[in-house]
Amino acid sequence: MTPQIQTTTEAVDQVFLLIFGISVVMLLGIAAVMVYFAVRYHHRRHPQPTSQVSSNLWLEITWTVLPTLIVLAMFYYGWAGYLALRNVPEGAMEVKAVARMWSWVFEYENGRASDRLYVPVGRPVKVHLVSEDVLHSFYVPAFRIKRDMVPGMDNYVWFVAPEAGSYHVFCAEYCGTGHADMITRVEALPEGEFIAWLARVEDEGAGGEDLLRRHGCLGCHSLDGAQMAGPTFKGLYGREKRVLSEGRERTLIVDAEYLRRSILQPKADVVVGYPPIMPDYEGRLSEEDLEAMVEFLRTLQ
Ligand SMILES: [Cu+2]
Repeated sequence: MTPQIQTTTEAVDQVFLLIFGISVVMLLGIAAVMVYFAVRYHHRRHPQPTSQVSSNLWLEITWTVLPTLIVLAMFYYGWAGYLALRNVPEGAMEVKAVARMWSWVFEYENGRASDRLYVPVGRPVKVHLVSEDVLHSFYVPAFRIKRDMVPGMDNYVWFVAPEAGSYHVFCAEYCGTGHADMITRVEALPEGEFIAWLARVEDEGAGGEDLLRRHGCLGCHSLDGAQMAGPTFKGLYGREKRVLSEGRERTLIVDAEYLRRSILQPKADVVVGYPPIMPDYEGRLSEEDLEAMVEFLRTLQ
């Protein structure tokens, strides 16, 4: 029942055009006939009812059977299109998409991680959808795919990028303050370039900025002073901050110790004016990574 399709875009577009086409024909057809009848049988032209017809078997059969066939056809093609979206072609590359408030991280089988979804052109990609906290939704309009990401529930989508290019990825399920910032890209690269990109696994001493990106920090904290869901990282080190610690406001100077604590247990000292919504990173970072991140934050003057 699954037709041989090349891309998810084709699968969805064909069904969409079919249903949209039928709807347009019905709308125009019914409206035209209605207007025609209203004029043709206007009561001024026919003050008295003249027709004595009480029923017409063939007419009734026609207007029952025809719409039934049309609706069944729409169902058939819709179902076939849906199956095409659920049946991943063989040989698809597998990637894990992790969504959290409010950023994306894509993890590859060889350990590479990125905040953009890099894929090879022309090859099917199966994306495993994982949410770390609340409901999100993985939405790539260019490939006509959109699927909810429910915490604790395994799900997936697949697509194939027909041409090299950059395609938008949105979160399509309202997930809080930074929801509108949950935008990233699918970067479709020619096979050779993609393989080269994938092989560039970050070595031990990955840069602090890479780490911030990979752990999703930059979804809420800017590097250039821009206002986002959390305080900017720019010029943070050495600055005085008003924070809320166990319900009491106090002033502290941002130093390495404070930065470490704020990454591992962000709710210990929350900067005044920001909601206590950052997830804990306790137990999720290696000591070297933590050091590299703090070191990088120090340099952002
Ligand atoms: Cu979201």
